[in-house]
Amino acid sequence: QSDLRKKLIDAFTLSGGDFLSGQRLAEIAGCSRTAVWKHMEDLRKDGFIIEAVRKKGYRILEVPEKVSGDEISLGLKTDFLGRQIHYEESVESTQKIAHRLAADGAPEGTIIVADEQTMGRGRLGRRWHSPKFSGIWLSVILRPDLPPPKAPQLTLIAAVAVVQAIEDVTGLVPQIKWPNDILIGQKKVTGILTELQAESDRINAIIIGIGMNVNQKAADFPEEIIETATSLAIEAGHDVSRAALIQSMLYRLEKLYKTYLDKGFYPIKLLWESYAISIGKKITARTLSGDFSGTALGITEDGVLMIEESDGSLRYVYSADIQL
Ligand code: BT5
Repeated sequence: QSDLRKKLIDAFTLSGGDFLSGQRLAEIAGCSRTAVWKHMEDLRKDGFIIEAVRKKGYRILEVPEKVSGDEISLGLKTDFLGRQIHYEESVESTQKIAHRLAADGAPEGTIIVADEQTMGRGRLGRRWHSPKFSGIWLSVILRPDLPPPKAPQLTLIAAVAVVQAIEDVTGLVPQIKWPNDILIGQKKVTGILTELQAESDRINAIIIGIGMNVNQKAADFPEEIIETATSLAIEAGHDVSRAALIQSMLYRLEKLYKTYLDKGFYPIKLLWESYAISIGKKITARTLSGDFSGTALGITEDGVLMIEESDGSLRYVYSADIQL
């Protein structure tokens, strides 16, 4: 099957942009015209823009933009982040691969990027919708010399980097909803999942997974999230280069991470709060031990959310889903 697809793509490469008839393609690939048609539909689903004209046949107008190593490396301005790139077209989850590579000793700054995830994951075993070619599905391996309770700070650092990268590349102004959602106009455009490999009191590796909706159209989202999710293309009104976003995100993340290791969390906290949507607002935090409602006061030095309940008592929330 994929052999057939390769033959078809090679035929289009040779045709140099000319139309190829279904009959001719069927001969080249050694299959039926129905099989050719089916493969053209598959290519469309994978992001190819194909023109089909009666009596002339097919031609490929646009190939999907990929994010394999070369596109990311060309023009990357970081010292160590993204200097090792592990790319795969389709994976279950980039987090899973990152865990394996981290355990095998991958250097700090290694990134894992895929054009599609078939089992992308969110927090608490939730699913993350990661369709082919239209988003950024990326995991970063960091190895800070820190005790495990500091790990949530890395989620907040990544959130700031994501906001800055979106601003740099698109001019859109996203906001952060504690702890790990990046929103544009109340809708989620990016989710962050931070996972740990720790030995007793030291972090061995921190794996930051970033899922960013880039070029999806409204109809591409599954029913469950059609009301709550958005993409940069929907918000900007045009497609956005995934490679440019990844480069900017890695550059911003590296800068923030260096600042953090150098000066501590405080400068990050100030930046984070300047982008946060919920500070000073009434929110409800859904936690595993119940719901708390009140005013979000801000985050502590450790990145813990502080909520003041109506009776004036203070709640410290370590992990929750927030409703505005
Ligand atoms: C997150 O979880 O937001 C973390 C998502 C992290 C995804 C990245 S992609 C690269 C790396 N590899 C992985 O396998 N994962 C990471 P959470 O806060 O639990 O939000 C999950 C919820 O968001 C789901 O239950 C849906 O309601 C919603 N959702 C799922 N896919 C979405 C999408 N593409 N856009 C917006 N919302 C989505």
